Amino acid sequence: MIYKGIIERYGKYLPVTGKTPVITLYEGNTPLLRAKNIEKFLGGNSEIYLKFEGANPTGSFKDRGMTMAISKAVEDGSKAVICASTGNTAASAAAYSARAGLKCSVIIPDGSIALGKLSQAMMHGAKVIALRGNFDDALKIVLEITEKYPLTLVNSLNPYRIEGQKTAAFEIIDFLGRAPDYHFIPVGNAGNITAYWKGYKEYVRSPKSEVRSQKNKDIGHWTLDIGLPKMMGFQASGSAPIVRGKPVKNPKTLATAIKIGNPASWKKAEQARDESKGIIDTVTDGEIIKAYKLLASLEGIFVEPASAASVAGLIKYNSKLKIKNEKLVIVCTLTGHGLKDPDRAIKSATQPKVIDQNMKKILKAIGL
Ligand code: AN7
Repeated sequence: MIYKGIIERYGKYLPVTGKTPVITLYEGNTPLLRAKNIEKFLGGNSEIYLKFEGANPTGSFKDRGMTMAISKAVEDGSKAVICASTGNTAASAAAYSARAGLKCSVIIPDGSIALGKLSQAMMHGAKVIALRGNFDDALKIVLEITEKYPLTLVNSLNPYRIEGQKTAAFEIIDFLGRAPDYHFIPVGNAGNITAYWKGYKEYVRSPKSEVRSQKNKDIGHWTLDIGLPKMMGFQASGSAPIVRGKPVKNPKTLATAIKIGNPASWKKAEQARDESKGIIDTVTDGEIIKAYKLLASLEGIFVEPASAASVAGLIKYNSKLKIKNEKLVIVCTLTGHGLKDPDRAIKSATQPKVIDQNMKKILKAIGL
């Protein structure tokens, strides 16, 4: 078994050279799981796949972008990085910085990040600043700091982040041998929907694409046209600035990862939506929790609430899109692992029964 991270695997599509120091935790190559139980639950003939980004080294898709951002920061001689974060960017930046020997500072909204993410940033030795304010306030401050001081910004406004994250679309095409018809994805700061769309366009159109050359060999010419997916982005209804068409001052959602009122990649997300003829819409917290529990109970996949926004969106659009009637290929990105937010899991599920060492009572509790 030879392990490779996304830079070693897809370097020819990335802004790296042989001299770029590769700082990797072997991110990427995440499972694309067929969701047969959810297919059955929804009815119809479509194939549904789940891209489980929680299987990345720090438990979220951020690692794909962070291996690029940190490798390039080291190549460019940076000594320190900084980000604002709802948690996952902070955890990933802290881990890759530790590996690279860079100083890392993260500014997080006090009280609004999941416990697992906070524990990661702290353990990897980042300077963790819990801001009295929300994510948008934190990002504003970080941008002010990086304008004045020699710290490298590792939020998704750093273009290397988007470059790294686009590799998830490459993996999907490599696995399926085609792009899906629909791609469902949570939207927060809107970097990831931007990255996937960039990745799909580049890989489908690139003559370097392995899938393309393979397929072309099969059919014996170079005109194979793989279609592009419609990008289906979902914001939490209490923090849906793109859907509302204006920034949200006090975003609210229990999906803290996407509690963002003024996304950095707003325009690019709209571009991805419009070019792909997709949509960006809302899902309620109730719909998010329903999808969150469904993924865990029907498919054995434990995600954090924000990640379930993609599947919540699929459920919302199931009948509207004729997913039921046609044989479509659908991919939902699951952005982060459920262990990130144990508090929410425990609040959402049946509590354990506390029982004495009494066989009769124990058997009764098991249902025997
Ligand atoms: C699990 O960590 O913004 O639309 O600071 O952690 O690319 O922002 C996290 C975002 C979806 C939204 N799912 O992605 C941060 C941060 C999870 C996330 C998103 C995030 P973008």
